[in-house]
Amino acid sequence: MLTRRLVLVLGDQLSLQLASLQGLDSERDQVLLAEVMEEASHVPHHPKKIALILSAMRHFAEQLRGRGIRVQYVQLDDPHNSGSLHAELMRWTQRLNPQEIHICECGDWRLEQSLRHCGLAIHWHADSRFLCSRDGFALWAKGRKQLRMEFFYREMRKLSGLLLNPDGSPEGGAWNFDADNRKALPNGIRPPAPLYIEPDAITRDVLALVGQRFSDHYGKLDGFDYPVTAEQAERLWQHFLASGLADFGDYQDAMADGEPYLFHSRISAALNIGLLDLRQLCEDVEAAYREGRVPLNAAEGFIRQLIGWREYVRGIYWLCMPDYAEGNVFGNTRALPEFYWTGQTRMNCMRQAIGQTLEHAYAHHIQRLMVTGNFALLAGIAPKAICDWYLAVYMDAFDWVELPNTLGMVMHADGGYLGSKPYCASGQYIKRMSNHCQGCSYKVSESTGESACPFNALYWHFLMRHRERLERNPRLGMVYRNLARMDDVKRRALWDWGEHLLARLDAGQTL
Ligand code: FAD
Ligand code: DLZ
Ligand code: SF4
Repeated sequence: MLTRRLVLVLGDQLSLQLASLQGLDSERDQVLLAEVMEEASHVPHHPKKIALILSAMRHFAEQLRGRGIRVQYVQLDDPHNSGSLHAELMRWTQRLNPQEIHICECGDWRLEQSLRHCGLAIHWHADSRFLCSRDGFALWAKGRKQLRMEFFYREMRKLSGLLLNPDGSPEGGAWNFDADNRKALPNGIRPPAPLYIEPDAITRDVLALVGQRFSDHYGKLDGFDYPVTAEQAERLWQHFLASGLADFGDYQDAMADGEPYLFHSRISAALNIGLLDLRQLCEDVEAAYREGRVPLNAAEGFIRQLIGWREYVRGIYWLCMPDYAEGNVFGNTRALPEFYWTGQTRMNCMRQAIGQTLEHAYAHHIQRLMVTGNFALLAGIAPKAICDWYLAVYMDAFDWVELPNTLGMVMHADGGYLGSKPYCASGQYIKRMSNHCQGCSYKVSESTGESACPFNALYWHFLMRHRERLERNPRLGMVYRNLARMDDVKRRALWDWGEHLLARLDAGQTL
């Protein structure tokens, strides 16, 4: 039968609302989904992440078929599988000879380029899952000397109408309640138990396949409990609304031994692959606040992450790629230490963050920013090496969101385009926000010597080696004044110990 339209749907586009899936004719149109090695192995993705994508793709194909839509589905172990999405698109185009090919814009510049240049005429659709389009962001950014998330966020609040008073002013009299969201976890407060979702037969098949094919990738496959359908994702979301959101604001930046999730939602992966709808999430959060179920600092804080940070980093990605990926203003060249892949380090904070990453393909924001990210910044790891690590190990990692967060927010490798200052910190920050230092074999109160917390000397070493670039940054003025007040002997000792730690990393030793 003649094919009118062939629609390629990618593994992170599993939404019935996708622009390219509107107006399908069940007689004449077909949807193509393909499991391919290139997407699973261009970085060594965590096995749980590969399982999530493949299982969610298979469930989505079933959902489409249930609606009468014709689906061509290529499994990873199909002997005809050509291994890449552009090659699969070419193969199916030759086979079906469609009049039109439709695709929704991708979340990765690399992949979009390969599809745009595969020699086929493609109808491209904007990704309407986001509030702000690529062009909309470019328009907002045009002519601005400096981009700042806070100003973009206010525009998004106005555009969406979220948490606004009838006169257009922000609910509660301020746009941002972040200052209330920096509490450490007090003794006796227990985070909610995480929701467990039992793998069904489709997921179990995928887990077996991933176990066979990707046993050489770092990360644990056992204990897979993530949502793989929109219905399961909704259960996870309702669980968070009922048990996590009220405390989300207060403890957003807290960390604790053996507590991988605290009051975080765990929805990022489901949202990024299309199982949840951004606008609905925001409306649910606003309703929870308006009905008195959660305080304003929690509701505003959560909405800011979704319509502020998430949309802002995507805007920057598409505005600045491909050059953005090359950013390296500090000229870092150091290799990623092996312990990022194994968790074998004496630094308890790093062991906790990397350990749960290997176990769950998850770490919450402050662990990514202030522990594993902060260490990479202080240690001068090459941006590409640390970006590839984040892209590989997190369940929710796709280039559009991972790259600006890592290269821009964490590594400051874009020279401050995304954020005004590097989030560098000594061990004192980790001590204030967690109980990690109590169970650590290093002493956070010491800065040099074998028992000293490595974050301390590395912090001062970072500030000293990049003094020229950073000293005039007004947000680092106080820090540089402290450094200037330090006596020469102490400064020298910190520099020397920092050099010693970096030399140990270069020699392939753990810390
Ligand atoms: P919650 O703490 O419950 O937050 C709610 C939601 O807000 C998240 O689900 C997410 O959708 C959104 N959000 C929060 N912060 C950000 C942010 N900075 N950028 C974009 N969205 C945000 N998030 C990803 O989705 N994919 C990534 O690849 C990714 N890489 C990151 C790399 C680094 C170095 C850093 C510092 C942050 C990264 N983030 C990434 C942002 C953030 O850490 C995760 O979104 C969050 O930890 C996911 O867990 P959660 O769903 O429990 O989030
Ligand atoms: C991440 C991923 C993986 C592991 N596998 C597939 C796949 O087999 N087929 C597919 O269509 N998509 C996959 N993806 C998601 C893509 O990598 C994603 O669409 C791009 O990175 C853009 O975000
Ligand atoms: Fe981390 Fe340093 Fe604290 Fe150990 S002492 S947990 S290395 S901050």
